[in-house]
Amino acid sequence: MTTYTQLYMDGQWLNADSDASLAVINPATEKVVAEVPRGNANDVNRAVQAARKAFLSWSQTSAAERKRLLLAIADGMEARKQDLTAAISATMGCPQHIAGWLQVDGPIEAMRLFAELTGVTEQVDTVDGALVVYESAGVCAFINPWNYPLHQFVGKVGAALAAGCTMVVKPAEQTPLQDFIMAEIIDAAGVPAGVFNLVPGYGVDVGETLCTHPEVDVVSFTGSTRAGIEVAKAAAPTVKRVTQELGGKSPLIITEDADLQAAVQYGVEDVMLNSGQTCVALTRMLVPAAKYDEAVRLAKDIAEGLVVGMQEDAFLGPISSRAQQQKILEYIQIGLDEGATLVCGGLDSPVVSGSRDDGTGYSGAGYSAPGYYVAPTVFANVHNQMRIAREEIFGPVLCMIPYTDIDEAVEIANDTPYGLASAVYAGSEEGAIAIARRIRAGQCLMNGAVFNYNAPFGGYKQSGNGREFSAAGVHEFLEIKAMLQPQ
Ligand code: TXE
Repeated sequence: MTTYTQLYMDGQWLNADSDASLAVINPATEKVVAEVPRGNANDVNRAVQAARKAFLSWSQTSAAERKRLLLAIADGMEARKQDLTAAISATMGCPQHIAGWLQVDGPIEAMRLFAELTGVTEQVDTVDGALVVYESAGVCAFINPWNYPLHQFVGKVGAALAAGCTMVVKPAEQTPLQDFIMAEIIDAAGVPAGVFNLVPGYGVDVGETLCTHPEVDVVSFTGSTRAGIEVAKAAAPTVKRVTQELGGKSPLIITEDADLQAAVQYGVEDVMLNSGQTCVALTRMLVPAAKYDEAVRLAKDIAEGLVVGMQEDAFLGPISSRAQQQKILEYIQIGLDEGATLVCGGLDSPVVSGSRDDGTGYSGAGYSAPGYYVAPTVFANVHNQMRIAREEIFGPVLCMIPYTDIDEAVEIANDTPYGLASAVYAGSEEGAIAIARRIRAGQCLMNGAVFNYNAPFGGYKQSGNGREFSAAGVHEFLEIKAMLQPQ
């Protein structure tokens, strides 16, 4: 078991205010794998004070120095890739061989990309004689979820370091370990005391205190729409800037002229990756009516071919917690009650590759066995007003919806309170772009594209505010100052 006993703040490992701890559970074995201190409001106050104290000098460091430190952090991540991968795999359930490329390689690349963006604080633009400069926004609070814990960490911490901000980070209670490793890496890289501070704990305690704290200038949150609204309300009385990356119900439009096999394969694998716990997952597959039956057959074959478990051949691990597994199973029941056709998967426990449990060697089926697994599930004959098509399930559940013409497809794609991501699989690049321009979402993946850390990322509508990654992500942590001269 991994045990951390202290919090990282003001450049040191310090005892938390109370003896309370967070027990971290491995969703594949259902056993406690780690214990970390549980911070409280007093710890937040100490951490914010340290960040405030460090802000003045850190925000004045040269772009070159911040670049050097960001690259040193990226090197440290590379050196500890195995630790980061193992920590994420053991706490959120992604099989190790997938966690390595999906959950760790990308964030290392993103940290390197942020190192190239530090120059913005030394940039001076001239507009009609006025000088426009970009200054570090101040002390930032970061509240993260558990599904891509390192990706979300880097999207906030990397961007804020590039922008010259100081920060307090609260990981999700389910997945704090990679943040402790990152604190060690950041410390070893030589980042000055107080710039980065780590306070794990509960949302209602540590999270809320960060949001209401008068010395915090910016809150960046990723999580549920429910908590995102709470965060915005709590931050409102102190008029903080709040950026939010919330849920999604993203469509994939497959056109008449697309390669159907390739498009369905792309769509099914996209939804099932990370056991469906991906905010951008393409959960609604929109298929031309004439091709619908064939697409459903293809989806069934592909989904049934995906191996479930933690072994080398597995594509899906367990769901990250019992609560999340129960939520998904409830939605599968809702889909059945709404009259959607269950094509594969469903409420029964999936066959799990290899042994389910480190200790007992148990490898049978049934939900009494260890591991919060859900089978890759496909629903056909879904219409867009069903709850399974409107609400975020956050599990390996695909809804297949037929459409008659492309106008209807676009209408269905946009008929959602969310607007995080979308995708188009068309027969040509121009065809895909024409449809992508009509979709109200912050991202459109075209013809099989995957996540790109150079591109801005964020949501329209109730999927959030602001952008992460790229220069746009760094700008969320900058103030703009205009210096005017007599004309
Ligand atoms: O999220 P929460 P949960 C969605 C997904 C999932 C659902 C619930 O649909 O099924 O949310 O997941 C902190 N003030 N997403 O319950 O509660 C909390 O401690 C301040 C989509 O885990 O939003 C944790 O650090 N902070 C999402 C973080 O918010 C608060 C990823 C996320 O927890 C708080 C995760 C409060 N009042 C879930 N309440 C995505 N966009 O990728 C909670 N927190």
